[in-house]
Amino acid sequence: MNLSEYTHYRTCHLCEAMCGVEVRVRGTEILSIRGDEKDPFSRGHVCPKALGIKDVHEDPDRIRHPLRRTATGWEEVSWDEALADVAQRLVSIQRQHGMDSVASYFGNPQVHSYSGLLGGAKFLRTLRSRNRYSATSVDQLPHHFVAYFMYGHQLMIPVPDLDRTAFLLVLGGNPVVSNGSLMTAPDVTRRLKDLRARGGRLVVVDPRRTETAELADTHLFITPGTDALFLLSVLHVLFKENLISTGMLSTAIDGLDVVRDLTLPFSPAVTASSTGISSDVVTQLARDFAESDSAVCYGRMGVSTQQFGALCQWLIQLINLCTGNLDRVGGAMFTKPAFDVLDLAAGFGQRGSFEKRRTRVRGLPEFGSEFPVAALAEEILTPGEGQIRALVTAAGNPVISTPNGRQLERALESLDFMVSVDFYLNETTRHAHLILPPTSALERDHFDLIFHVLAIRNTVKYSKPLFDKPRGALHDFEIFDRLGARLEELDPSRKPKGLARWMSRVLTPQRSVALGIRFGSRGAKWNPLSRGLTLSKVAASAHGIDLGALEPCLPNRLQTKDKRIDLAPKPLVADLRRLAKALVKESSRSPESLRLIGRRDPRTNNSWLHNSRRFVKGPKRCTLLMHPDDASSRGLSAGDMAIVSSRSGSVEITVEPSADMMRGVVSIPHGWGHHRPGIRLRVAREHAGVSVNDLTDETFIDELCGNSALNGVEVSVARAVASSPPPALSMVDLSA
Ligand SMILES: Nc1nc2c(c(=O)[nH]1)N[C@H]1C(S)=C(S)[C@@H](COP(=O)(O)OP(=O)(O)OC[C@H]3O[C@@H](n4cnc5c(=O)[nH]c(N)nc54)[C@H](O)[C@@H]3O)O[C@H]1N2
Ligand SMILES: Nc1nc2c(c(=O)[nH]1)N[C@H]1C(S)=C(S)[C@@H](COP(=O)(O)OP(=O)(O)OC[C@H]3O[C@@H](n4cnc5c(=O)[nH]c(N)nc54)[C@H](O)[C@@H]3O)O[C@H]1N2
Ligand code: SF4
Ligand SMILES: [Mo]
Repeated sequence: MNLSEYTHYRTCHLCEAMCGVEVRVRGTEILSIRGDEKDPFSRGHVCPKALGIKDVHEDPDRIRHPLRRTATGWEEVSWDEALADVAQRLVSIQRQHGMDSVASYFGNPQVHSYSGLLGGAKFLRTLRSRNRYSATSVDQLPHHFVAYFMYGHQLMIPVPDLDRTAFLLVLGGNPVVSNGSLMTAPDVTRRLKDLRARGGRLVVVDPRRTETAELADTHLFITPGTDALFLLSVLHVLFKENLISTGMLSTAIDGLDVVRDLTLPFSPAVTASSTGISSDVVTQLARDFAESDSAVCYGRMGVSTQQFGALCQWLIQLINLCTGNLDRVGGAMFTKPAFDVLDLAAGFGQRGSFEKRRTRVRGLPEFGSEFPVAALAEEILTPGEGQIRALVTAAGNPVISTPNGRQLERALESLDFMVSVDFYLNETTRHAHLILPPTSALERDHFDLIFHVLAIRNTVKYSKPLFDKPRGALHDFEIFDRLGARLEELDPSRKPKGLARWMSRVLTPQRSVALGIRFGSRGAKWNPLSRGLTLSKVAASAHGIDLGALEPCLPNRLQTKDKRIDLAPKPLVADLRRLAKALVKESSRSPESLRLIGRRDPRTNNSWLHNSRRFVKGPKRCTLLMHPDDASSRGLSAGDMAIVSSRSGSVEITVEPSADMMRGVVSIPHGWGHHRPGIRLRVAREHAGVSVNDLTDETFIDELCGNSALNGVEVSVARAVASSPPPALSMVDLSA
């Protein structure tokens, strides 16, 4: 057969960087994946993970037909049978136990598929359960929380103006490895090098000397979980030395005096013993930051998923604001995307919300119509009125990605019913009664609904599907649509009425994007002769369109009712008391205990790229990093097995001493632990590693917003007595 070769351009959907890729294809065979030189944003850059697009697409373990769990193993069933079964079970459980008895958990890849995201949101409206959970509360929840309270919209998150700043202060982020997060910046390493080359300064605050710290002028070790104190002391110096300048925003802000008073007790001399950063260093850093032509403070996972994540993100905003760097070139800026998802969310009443409800068992607060996932297991396991009886998961692996995975596993086993929309039989989906596999990413179109909003330049790009979807296969949004339709058939009261009904029929995900672009601020509107954007114009530019650098936009773009910024929102101010109390408690910690933090590896994507041989070969990467002194004082050397224990459990793991670690801190990457029985990930199982979330603790959270504290967990480390047999491979294997 003479198959023609052709080249397809699209955006990589694996992480937030939005790299353009060039995929060469012969028939259905992917010949190569390279960086797209003509993509104006990524300019040819890709990381090694781009090949993961091919590997997942071609993975023989990827599920292509719906599966049902039976007493003897998994069996393939038709879509009709699967969808009917799921709808019937969900409706009957909701009839018996109430709408909220069916919970949902949506994971990270959902955000990387616009149609999955829109289809999923529509399905949740039909499901009518308020028991919603997602990966947000093991990730960026504090950013939404602070954006909502300060700027009036949970998605109004400023991003560093990376290409023009003269000073970047990074806390708890490792963009050189993660490729950036809440800062969409393809080829971030080069952009950081450019910053240094143009005479700018890069300072990294992190308990590990990371790959990003290696590029920096200055790296400061910080005791995990103490960043709020560090940030307060920076603000203290700014006020004390009259370095405050709120610039153009001075007429649009309230509460500056309150902030000054709040920072008074936190002089660098007071915070130094907790943070490990000396008073002199903090004072000089605050001066340099304030005096720089432009500067931006940016904090990511390390300061989001810790006990004081919301406080940290608030204080970061304040530092930028109080030095005149919010909404200024080279500072922290807002995008003006072609499809402004802020408007869409606001249209659905989703500017944000807080404490509308609390969880039944522990009383954790709702934010943005979701509950913290740290409460999911107990809401399933605790009997009584309102108990969760069934679960829908989509594009998520919470057994591996949320705290105390072992407890969640027990909870999943106890459910009356579970269904997963996912194409892998993994640590989570193995507990489902039915698995509904969507198409692969190459079989669907792509548009970044969310990451265009968080990018360091305004850009827009739409990619067509590379391959036709196989006969009988369904996209994520089609699975959600069909399931929703069946729920409505069984329970007509769920059908939307009037205009809402018409809209839900007509507004396919693609039409929503088309309308969003056409009627967005850069759109053609009704005018057929306009040079403004439409989806077809965007689609015609296969490499994407650059819409220019970020521009100042405040106070106009503020989403607060009065178009003002409250610098001292009440819940955040009140939370400073909890910080003070924690300090007292800290002093009673056992000196033997260590603090556990996470890390990422260039060849991982949370839990789901380990089934590709090229990403797991070579030296073991799921290891315990610890300072050589901490290792030797426990009789441990490189390659030894250690037992790491916490309140939640323990794991056995290989020790890797490293002088890049701060003393008293140990690090384990997340996303591993593929030895669980019954998973169908043949390669990943051979490179199982351990799950760090068997150690993290569902009771260790940021009590203000409910985000999990995955960093700073108290653990002990000891030498493993004798090597135990590899766990559980011989147990009942459902993957047959
Ligand atoms: N290769 C790869 N890239 C990824 C992912 C992946 O799994 N692999 N995942 C993607 C996802 S979903 C996300 S959200 C992003 C995350 O992107 P990043 O936040 O940039 O990535 P992390 O490696 O988690 O960086 C967190 C850093 O915080 C530090 N840290 C831990 N505790 C503390 C603390 O208390 N204080 C301070 N100051 N620092 C602390 C850690 O040492 C670590 O260097 O990465 C994305 N990119
Ligand atoms: N200790 C610790 N825990 C962490 C973190 C940490 O740094 N430390 N990081 C946290 C962060 S930032 C995140 S984002 C979460 C991630 O948490 P999750 O989103 O729960 O987990 P993932 O590993 O991303 O799992 C993604 C799942 O989606 C499936 N999938 C992939 N593409 C698609 C698709 O197109 N459609 C569908 N339906 N399914 C798809 C994959 O097969 C996989 O099962 O983990 C968090 N957990
Ligand atoms: S950096 Fe992210 S978007 Fe770019 S190729 Fe790698 S995984 Fe894909
Ligand atoms: Mo994430």
